[in-house]
Amino acid sequence: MNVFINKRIPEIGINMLKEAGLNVIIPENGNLVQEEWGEYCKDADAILNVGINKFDKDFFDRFPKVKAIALYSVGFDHVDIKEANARKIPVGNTPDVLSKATADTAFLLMQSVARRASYNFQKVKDGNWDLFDPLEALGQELYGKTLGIFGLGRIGFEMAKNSHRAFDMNIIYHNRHRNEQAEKELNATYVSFEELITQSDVLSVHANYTPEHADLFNKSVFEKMKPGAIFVNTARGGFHNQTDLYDALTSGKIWGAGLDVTNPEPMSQDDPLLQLSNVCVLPHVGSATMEARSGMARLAAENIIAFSKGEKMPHCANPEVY
Ligand code: 8YV
Repeated sequence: MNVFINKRIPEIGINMLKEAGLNVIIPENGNLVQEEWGEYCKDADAILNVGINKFDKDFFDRFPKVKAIALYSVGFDHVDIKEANARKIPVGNTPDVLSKATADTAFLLMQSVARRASYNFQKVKDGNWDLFDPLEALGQELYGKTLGIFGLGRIGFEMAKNSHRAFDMNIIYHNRHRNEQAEKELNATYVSFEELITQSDVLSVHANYTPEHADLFNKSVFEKMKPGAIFVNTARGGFHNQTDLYDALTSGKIWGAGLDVTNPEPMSQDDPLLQLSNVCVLPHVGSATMEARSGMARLAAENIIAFSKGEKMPHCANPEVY
């Protein structure tokens, strides 16, 4: 069985596939765009996909031999699941192993913005180290503040736990379902979307992205948020309207923003958001730890190996396919 992997992943995953007797195809050029996959994909039975490449009707029509997709991500918003189901193509993902790393990134962004860390670092690099100006670049403390979590699943829970333990933050959340564990262990309170946006001092997005969420955090939402609020997004850039976010930040409707995901990705170097002192942007590195990336490689390989044996993928985004 041929497995196409579009970029090198940690050795553990590649070794597992090879030891299972699978033929692994990895292009020399790890920066191929999806349109350039043709010669590798035409003979592939399964694909291990790194990144947010699109798997839609056109792709499946173009490569009818492909019968399984193992994503190197927990998010699967870039796959047309209906189309995969119609063709009985299982789509694997990598839950849990990256929850802590991604939540740590949200926690890092929250603190970076609260203390204007990237702005201050830039000042040092630019040779503008002012000595103790009592009024310059003041941050805010997070102790006892309210953290609002939009989407309290595995990653949201870790972010809530970090913040509750470190800063005694009061946790409120809005989710499709109640999270009893968070209510019990973190004293989290379920609130309406309206309450979430109006009561949060920090609002952190952790939900799975679907098209209905496009631009959910927009002008009308930012206008209702507290003027001292920090918006954090480590989920998907589609959740926020970036122009509205810029306007909200420059007009003082909200206080700051920390983003690990943008719209589009990569973000343009000229994006005006990057000029603001109350913003910290990271290049989608939520899962970029050695531990998480190795775990993702292991889970993706487990998915492909199970498929190759005619078994169900153990970490499957569309279990209904079976
Ligand atoms: C990945 C991610 O880094 O898991 C996800 O959903 O967004 C990230 O962990 C990225 O998708 C690379 O495959």
